[in-house]
Amino acid sequence: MHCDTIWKSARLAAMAGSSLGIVERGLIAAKDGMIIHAGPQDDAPALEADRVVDCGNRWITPGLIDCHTHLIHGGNRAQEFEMRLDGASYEEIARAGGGILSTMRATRAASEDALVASALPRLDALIAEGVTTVEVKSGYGLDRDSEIRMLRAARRLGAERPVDIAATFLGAHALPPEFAGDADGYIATLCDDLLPEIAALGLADAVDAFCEGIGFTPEQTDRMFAAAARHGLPVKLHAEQLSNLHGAALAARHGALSADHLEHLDETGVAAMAASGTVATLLPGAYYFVRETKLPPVDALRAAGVPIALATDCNPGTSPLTSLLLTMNMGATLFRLTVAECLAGVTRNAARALGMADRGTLEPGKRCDLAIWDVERPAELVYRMGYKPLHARIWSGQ
Ligand code: DI6
Ligand code: FE
Repeated sequence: MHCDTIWKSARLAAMAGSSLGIVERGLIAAKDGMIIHAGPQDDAPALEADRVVDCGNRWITPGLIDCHTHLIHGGNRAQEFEMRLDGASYEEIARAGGGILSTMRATRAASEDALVASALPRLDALIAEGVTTVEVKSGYGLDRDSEIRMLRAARRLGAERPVDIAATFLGAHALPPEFAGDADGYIATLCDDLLPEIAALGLADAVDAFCEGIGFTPEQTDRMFAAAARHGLPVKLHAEQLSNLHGAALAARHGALSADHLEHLDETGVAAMAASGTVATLLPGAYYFVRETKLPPVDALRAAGVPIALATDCNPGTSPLTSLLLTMNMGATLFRLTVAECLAGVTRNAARALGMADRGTLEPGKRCDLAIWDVERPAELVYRMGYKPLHARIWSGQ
């Protein structure tokens, strides 16, 4: 059989099945951007290839997937960070024009070109660590034009770099000042006007909301999800980050792809997620940066068999993090996830959190997105902090 490229003399962490799926003397063959063989070199079918790459016994994992980011936003909040370190309270910072609405103002003021230009260095940091698929949310525009501009900028990131971008509409992230005191009115315009327009333009792959005391109620979230369903869009949810409003169970009732954060998730929520197959996306960067002390219920998630994903939550307020490798280290150190769980969290389970059945493992029929690493064992990818052992990155067979 003829194929485009063969990577031989590699060790594979194929991430298929329930563990690392290790193959010590492995070979991957790709044709038209898809894997046609991944497994032991000695069992490989007779293959001719245009290009044969000797991997020198390096490790190959699936290309990494960051399944929860707010990569596109105007400005940053370093000054707010500085004020907090000098002892300022959240109220003082809000009065000084800080918080999520300061990012909204900066995002509204930025052109589409400027949003793309400011997001590219963050995207490049992820790419430099072997990331091949990134989810990007809107939610800092909070009006028609700015939300659409954010989503267009997200699509453009995928044209500017060899990476796949999944765009998520997060209009229900915060209440814009124009709707102060009228959250129901804001949700109604999102459901009746903006989401239909975004769906018609094909600008979103999923719909998300922030279900929280400082965000939107479960009832409002329910309306957003019903609207998403009317447009055939899958849903995900920021749930149980700061309090337990039973958002994860609500998300599960809507068959959500994922419920994210989950520090305050209870047993009922875990059971609901297990029953619906909803992925638990844990965000240790936000846990770390806001100095949260309530841990997500990892043992309960594990016991119930809920798939766990890990993501950066890259955002200017609570997780200015652009390293999925460091995210894995935090998942292990802060949440006590195993090496296999951390790696599954940024490959197989992250793909599932995006509803992308075509990636996340090294198996025939999957996309040929690979990360080739200069490490002695996969644990090193989780163990080190701030070290970039990427040797090569293959996106779509290239
Ligand atoms: N949860 C978070 O941690 C971020 N958004 C959300 O829904 C915070 C966003 C920000 O502060 O800019
Ligand atoms: Fe988030």
